[in-house]
Amino acid sequence: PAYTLEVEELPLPQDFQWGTATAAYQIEGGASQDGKGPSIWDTFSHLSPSRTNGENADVACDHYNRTTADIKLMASLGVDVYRFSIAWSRIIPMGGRNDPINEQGIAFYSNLIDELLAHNIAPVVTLYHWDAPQSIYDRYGAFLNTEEFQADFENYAHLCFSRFGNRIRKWVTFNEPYIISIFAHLNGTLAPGHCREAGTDTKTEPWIVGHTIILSHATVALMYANEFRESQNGEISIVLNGHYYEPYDQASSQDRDATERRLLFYIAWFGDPVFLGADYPPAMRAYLGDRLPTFTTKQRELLQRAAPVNTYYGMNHYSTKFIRALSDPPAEDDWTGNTEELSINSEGKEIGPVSGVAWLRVAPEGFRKLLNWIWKRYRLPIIVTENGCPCSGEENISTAVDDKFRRWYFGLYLDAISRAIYEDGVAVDGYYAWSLMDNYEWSAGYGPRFGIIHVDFQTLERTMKNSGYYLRDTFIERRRKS
Ligand code: GBH
Repeated sequence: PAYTLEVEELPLPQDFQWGTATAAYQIEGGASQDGKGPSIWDTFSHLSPSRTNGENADVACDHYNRTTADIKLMASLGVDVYRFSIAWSRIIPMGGRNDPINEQGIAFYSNLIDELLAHNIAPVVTLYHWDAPQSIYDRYGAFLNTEEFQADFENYAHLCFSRFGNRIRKWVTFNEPYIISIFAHLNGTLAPGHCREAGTDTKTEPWIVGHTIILSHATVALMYANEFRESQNGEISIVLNGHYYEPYDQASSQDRDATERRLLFYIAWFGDPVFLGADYPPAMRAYLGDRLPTFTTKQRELLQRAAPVNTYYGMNHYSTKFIRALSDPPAEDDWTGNTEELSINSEGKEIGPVSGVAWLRVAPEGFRKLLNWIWKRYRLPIIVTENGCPCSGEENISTAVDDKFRRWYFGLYLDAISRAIYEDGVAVDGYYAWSLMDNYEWSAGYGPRFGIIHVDFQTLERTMKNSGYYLRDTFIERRRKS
């Protein structure tokens, strides 16, 4: 049924920007090279018993030592942009505002940026992709202490703008605040996995973490606007992720309400304060009560001044799920909106074919609907800052490189963007495939492969996959059609 979807290769605008994305901890390796300090991921990936499939990213793709070759390979695909993240503890090993700076770490990113520009690739820089310096976590719990974190993050961002900003047109403050709050501080499947330590309060901590991220983003966006934007001529925003959701039972108003509530809890939690300068969605307050922090008058002013600084909506998106409302009154242990996520609805219909990981199914129509939902709510041009999938059968290099499933996924998701632009009037400016190369998939270790370049983790040899060539060609073709 839905499985027979065919790629139509629909047009994309001539100035549509395409690229690839990565994150420092997932590819760099060089975990303690050239003075880098440890991050919470260095700690988390070495815990025993392991919470990361027995694997760490001490070496990962060794991109730290193979930058030049990696950029050359990427450039051969004709990308316009490359989104990467800076490892905070590489440039401030202890992380704090009174701690020393590591010039060797700065030199690494400075060279990376220069090499990208030499290949006509525009760098898009994420300041925070999950790897907080271990030292700020040890000292004050990192995100758990809003004022301390805000001040240290501002200092770190200021350093980045000062040293790299003359060459950067697009900044991202945080990657996926929902994941940082919920997966790292409620489920504990990602670092620091704080909730699994003694004396923690998972009823309030995930929401404090979210609060810290929102306020730190606002502080830094405003600081960029006041001190750097004019001379550096760049823009700044945040990247939010989120699935799209369909009701489990279309006939059930409870399921339909729960579906909208899920989007509010996932996306509007951050989107409303950041892009609208508004309070948390009322649905969250109604459900969470005092567990959700409140913005002081001063903080609301900060949010309102910072909101218009954001010039784009950074969207990470992978899949769609069905939502079923849970019992009312809510179960005590469900704190993310009283909903259950499923891949099959009440009529037994699957949301779409499964990829190489269970949580990711192919559902391009959901992507199109979410593009519309975001556009309608925030009215900012959308940049798809991550999208992609792993396939089955990737243990073997020959089948891994002939990645038909991934090509199909990319083709369909790009069709969805075309429809959103030309049929629905949504502004979508760019698309960054996740990921440039196979890498360390966090708690899943080296299992799932998201790359358009294959990496042999024994030899570290790189091989372009067919999906890489497909993206190169499809962007040439599709942009010609417009
Ligand atoms: C993004 O997260 C990240 O930005 C990127 O670093 C990552 O490599 C990429 O996606 C691919 O995963 O097993 O049901 O608990 C996306 C959010 C959160 C999606 C954790 C997968 C696990 C779902 N991810 N989630 S489950």
